[in-house]
Amino acid sequence: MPRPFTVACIPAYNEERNIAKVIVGAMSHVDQVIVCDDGSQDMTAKIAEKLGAIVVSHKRNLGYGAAIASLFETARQMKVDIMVTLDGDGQHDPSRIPAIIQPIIEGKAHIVVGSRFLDPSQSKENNNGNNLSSYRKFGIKAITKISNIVTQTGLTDSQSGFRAYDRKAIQEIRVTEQGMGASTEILFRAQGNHFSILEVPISVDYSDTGETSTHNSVYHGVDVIISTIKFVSIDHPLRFYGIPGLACIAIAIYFGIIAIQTYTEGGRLITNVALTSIGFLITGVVLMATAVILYVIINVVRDSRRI
Ligand SMILES: Nc1nc2c(ncn2[C@@H]2O[C@H](COP(=O)(O)OP(=O)(O)OP(=O)(O)O)[C@@H](O)[C@H]2O)c(=O)[nH]1
Ligand SMILES: [Mg+2]
Repeated sequence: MPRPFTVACIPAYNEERNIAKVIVGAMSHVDQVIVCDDGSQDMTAKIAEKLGAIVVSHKRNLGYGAAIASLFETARQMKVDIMVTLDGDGQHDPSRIPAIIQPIIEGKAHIVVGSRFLDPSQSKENNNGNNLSSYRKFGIKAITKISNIVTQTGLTDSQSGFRAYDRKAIQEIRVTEQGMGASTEILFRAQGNHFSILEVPISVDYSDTGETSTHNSVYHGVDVIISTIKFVSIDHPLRFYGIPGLACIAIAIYFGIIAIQTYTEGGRLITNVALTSIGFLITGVVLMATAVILYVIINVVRDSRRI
């Protein structure tokens, strides 16, 4: 079998301080480096070009997910066999690229995720404090728990941007989330396509944190959770809105019966019970209507894509 055409893809937003060492580090392990310059106002694109990377530019800042989407698209056009994504802020060590792509070369996985929680040498004592802070660890683990529910992957680090994709995954996965939710969306789509996913240990260097984080962590976490709810709800609208809608209507009927019973038996209307019933009824009807409308719209869109 011929050697697989392997590229490193780096999403980058204002990373002039770190991008050079990431590109140079990656170059020795892959055939080509592609950088998505996501509307940076600094020298990121110029540095990347000078070092021989292919640069895909966004005219303005669109977000991490949009950068990853452009990199997938470029990899598809270039008929890439293996795509490795790693961050441009220097937190991912390019020397781990061979370990990340190995399971794909061996045909053991379609997608490999570099996990920050599998490497024992990553404990704080061994890492001169360059490792994840405990609040960051807590946040990533909490988001991973949530995303494991929707993706059913059982990963230890669903938010890691250090990953590898094989040809099939590159072809099939379309990223629509513009922000940080893209990492979970990709796993969700992978699961839908029955792609096998493996994790390998990676270490991260957070010594520069504060300078390199583009958004604060709370914004990051909320963004991921909202976008996860959004794409799951779009994928299964009947289940997502319809079941809570039916539950609300059932509760409305229950309180409605109590209100009618007390009225017919005692001639007295308990306003609280009646209002509770009406409230649940309205919520239930709105949820059911949302479920049906979304279901129809999504199917029309899916059909028109097939045509
Ligand atoms: N946050 C963010 N990152 C972007 C954007 N566009 C491209 N990126 C790149 O995506 C990579 C990850 O961004 P980071 O903000 O470091 O995200 P992270 O590593 O998950 O979060 P931290 O733990 O705070 O470093 C970096 O290489 C960024 O330069 C964008 O609009 N926003
Ligand atoms: Mg980072």
